[in-house]
Amino acid sequence: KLAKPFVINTWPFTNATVAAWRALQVGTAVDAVVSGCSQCEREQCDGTVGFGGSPDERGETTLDAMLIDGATHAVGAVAGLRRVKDAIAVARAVMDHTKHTLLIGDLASEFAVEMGFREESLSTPASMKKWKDWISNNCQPNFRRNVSPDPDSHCGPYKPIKQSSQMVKQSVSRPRFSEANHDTIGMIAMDTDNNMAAGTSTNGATHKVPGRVGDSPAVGAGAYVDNDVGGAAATGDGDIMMRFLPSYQAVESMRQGMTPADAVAEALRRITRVHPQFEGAVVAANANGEHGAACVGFEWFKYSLYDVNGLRLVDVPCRSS
Ligand code: SD4
Repeated sequence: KLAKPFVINTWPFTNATVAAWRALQVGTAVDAVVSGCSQCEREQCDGTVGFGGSPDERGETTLDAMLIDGATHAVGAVAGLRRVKDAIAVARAVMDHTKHTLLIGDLASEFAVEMGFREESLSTPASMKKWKDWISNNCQPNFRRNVSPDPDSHCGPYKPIKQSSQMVKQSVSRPRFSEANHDTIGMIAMDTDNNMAAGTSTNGATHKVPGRVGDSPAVGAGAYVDNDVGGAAATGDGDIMMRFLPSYQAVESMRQGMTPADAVAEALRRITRVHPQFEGAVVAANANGEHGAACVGFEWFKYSLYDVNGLRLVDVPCRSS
């Protein structure tokens, strides 16, 4: 059990955990989540948070992030943010300076620039290499079903496959989500005033169809929090998770009296019942400082936490999918 204040987040992104913990010494839970997720964006945690990761089919990196205040239920989020590195800080600007919840794409970038954020390329030599390797490897469509690249166009436009059933089979065999798409940061914090906040930041899914947005900026999917109950945050196959709202589900199950560990396990069960191949994890902490996580399909999963007793990592055995 955690003493208050505390922070927990997905994966061993411990620099983010430490940054959030430091912010908690002087600021609010919302400040802590912004500090923690910003830290990951700057250090490009696992290449899947912040700039320079997960190039889409055209090679561009775009960012998704969300911030929820568990006291007021204020939310700020950005999806498909282009050319601005500070996704969670822009999400905070949406929360603080607009009456809106979610801004998307180029227009989110315009808003960010108006708010004083810098516009710059999110590509790096590493993200360009990843994209070029994929192009030269025949651009196997990761997220398109029953299509093949036009052989003359290197690659795309993709064409529906009408040929033999064997080709259809080939086209749907795609890498498992986890091979290229670890790891979103999802964070939950409680401050000294007993206020909670939650947030996420990610660059989404590698070789996604341009325009694809995952679970991370969707309230109840990527994260959810309510001061009276607790919070939850998710990582994994967002295309599936955003159909089930696992973070909302976990918080509501905790509201009904489940422990965090049981609540997240139940949230994932609702997904795997329909999608046995699903890969993902959810972490949760309740307002009493109890915490837990569940994981399915990943080779391994850990989450990080910090309270007055210091920084710890918790290993979570993953159910196979
Ligand atoms: C997404 N959920 O965009 C994110 C990616 C992720 O571990 O969490 N990977 O689908």
